[in-house]
Amino acid sequence: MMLHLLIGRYATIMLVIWTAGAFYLDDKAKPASRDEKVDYRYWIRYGQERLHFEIRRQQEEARSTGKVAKNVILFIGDGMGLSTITATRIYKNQLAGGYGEENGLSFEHFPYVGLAKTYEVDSQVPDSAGTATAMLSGIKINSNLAGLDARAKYKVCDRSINEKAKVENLITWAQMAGKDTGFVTTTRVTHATLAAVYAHTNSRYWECDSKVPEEYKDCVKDVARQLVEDEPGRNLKVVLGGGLNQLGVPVEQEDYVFCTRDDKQNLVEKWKQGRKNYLFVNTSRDLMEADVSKVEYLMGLFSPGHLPYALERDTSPDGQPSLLNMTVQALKLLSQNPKGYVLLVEGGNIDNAHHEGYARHALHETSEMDDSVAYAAEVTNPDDTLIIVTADHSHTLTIAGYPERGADILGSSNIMEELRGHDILTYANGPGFAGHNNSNCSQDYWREVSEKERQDLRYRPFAGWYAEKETHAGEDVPVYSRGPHANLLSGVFEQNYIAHVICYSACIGPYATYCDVTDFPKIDAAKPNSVGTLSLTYFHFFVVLLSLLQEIKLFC
Ligand SMILES: *C1O[C@H](CO)[C@@H](O)[C@H](O)[C@H]1NC(C)=O
Ligand SMILES: *[C@@H]1O[C@H](CO)[C@@H](O)[C@H](O)[C@H]1NC(C)=O
Ligand SMILES: *[C@@H]1O[C@H](CO)[C@@H](O)[C@H](O)[C@H]1NC(C)=O
Ligand SMILES: *[C@@H]1O[C@H](CO)[C@@H](O)[C@H](O)[C@H]1NC(C)=O
Ligand SMILES: [Zn+2]
Repeated sequence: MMLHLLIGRYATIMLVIWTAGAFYLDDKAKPASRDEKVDYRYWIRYGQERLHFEIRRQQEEARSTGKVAKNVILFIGDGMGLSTITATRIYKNQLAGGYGEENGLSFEHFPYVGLAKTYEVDSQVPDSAGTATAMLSGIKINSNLAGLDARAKYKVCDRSINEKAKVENLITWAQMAGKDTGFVTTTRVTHATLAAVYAHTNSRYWECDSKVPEEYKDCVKDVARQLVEDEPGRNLKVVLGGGLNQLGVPVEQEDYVFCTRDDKQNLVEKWKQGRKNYLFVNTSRDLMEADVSKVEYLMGLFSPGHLPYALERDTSPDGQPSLLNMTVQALKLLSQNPKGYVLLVEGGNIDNAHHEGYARHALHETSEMDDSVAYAAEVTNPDDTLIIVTADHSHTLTIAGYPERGADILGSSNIMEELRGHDILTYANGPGFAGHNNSNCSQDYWREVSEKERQDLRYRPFAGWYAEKETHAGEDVPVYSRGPHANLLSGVFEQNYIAHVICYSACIGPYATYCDVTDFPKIDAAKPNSVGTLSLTYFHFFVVLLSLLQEIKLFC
């Protein structure tokens, strides 16, 4: 009895504190000032704000069942694993003069987070083409293929198998629903993630005709040709990135990157044929000065291969646009369609930087993608636009040692004597091994690195095992989301589930009929997904109701 009374009093006091907190505080904790680091009140305030945010989120969820995603924006940070996100959160805030750790990236304020299992049908640690196919087509496939199910084999083209193995994806389904579609990327527009958008190929590396083995030239088109000749590629309203070489546009001899065309076709000219209202651009100025709201088809290729890293970009008007610049113009064009759009934004150079062991570039590329997410979140309405931010897979980056609070994330951790000079960020493998080892093992096996050396844009932190290219990593990747039915992306799930949620939320493809009734979602026992949504929603509603009732009782 006494205990009950005590608990009741305590709960009442807490409720009053919480309510007061809810009225006076934002849902986003402000970054701690340098003094607040040691002030216990900061942590109490943070806890209260977060609690308020979560409770509001649950109430919001109970109200949001009838909404449909007219628009979908899928952000894929290629290789943006959790350690990359944490390190970027710190890096970005340190650039602005803060401690770093308490910072939150734009998408970390989204209401829902889930974890996606990224393995492929034949691989524990996946590649980008197979994982992108999972996210866009809703099925898992074999590693290094795009748009072909697991019956198809890597680097082996068999016409009859490919015919059966071809999988459609949500880009096609969105086009069928009358929506506009497009993508922007910092890589070649023919690179792995994009190949999954529009191509069906037994190898993601068959980007040019010169890469397709002679014996398969009649069996499968190179990825670049599929972009301009086939559906859904040629129906894309926005194609922005790099890859002049792959599309056969003449460039300076020394600019040859990855592959060129043997057939000497200029695929940009081919893309222009039969279109009336199109725009092709190849500089930042031409992209940004165009009134894209009057353009129907937009293609921009700003580099012979991948775009340069953001920190090494030519920022002059004749140079390359940022991912944000491309996102701004893409959304301007696509949002003209009253039926909505599906846009894929890829932070593709995050992955390229990690493979090279360039930690600083990887963090900066992630920070640039965060700018694009912030913009997209600002100009869209969560009532009709589903935004998902995720990665296709992780990398071997680790944040370690015992650096003090606010230590330069790109610096070293000196607290343990045996880890003297230890980079805070290290890789499990990659080219970063070389450059740290002494040829002479008698005394110090590892070379001392100066802080000045660490400031170099292309400084490679230590890697534990030598490899020419650092590899992907196999742990789950986070999925952040907001908008209609974003709550379905909570918990731990297989990566291919993302496509199912997008289609369900937007009423396209296999889930197109779910919007036919006014009291959406329809209950249909044969379709477990719709039952799942409904019970989940009611469950949350009851939890909120129950806790409210309990709180009221405590006042008596
Ligand atoms: C070998 O190690 C010693 C002791 O650290 C160092 O002084 C010397 O420069 C190293 N030699 C080479 C070739 O790295
Ligand atoms: C870029 O486009 C302009 C015309 O808009 C053209 O003159 C120039 O050759 C193009 N450069 C490349 C590399 O495609
Ligand atoms: C392009 O984006 C960068 C930031 O990413 C910004 O500083 C610049 O002003 C943008 N350019 C235009 C023309 O909007
Ligand atoms: C460091 O290791 C790499 C890779 O094993 C090797 O190629 C290189 O020669 C080594 N460097 C030194 C100074 O021993
Ligand atoms: Zn990769």
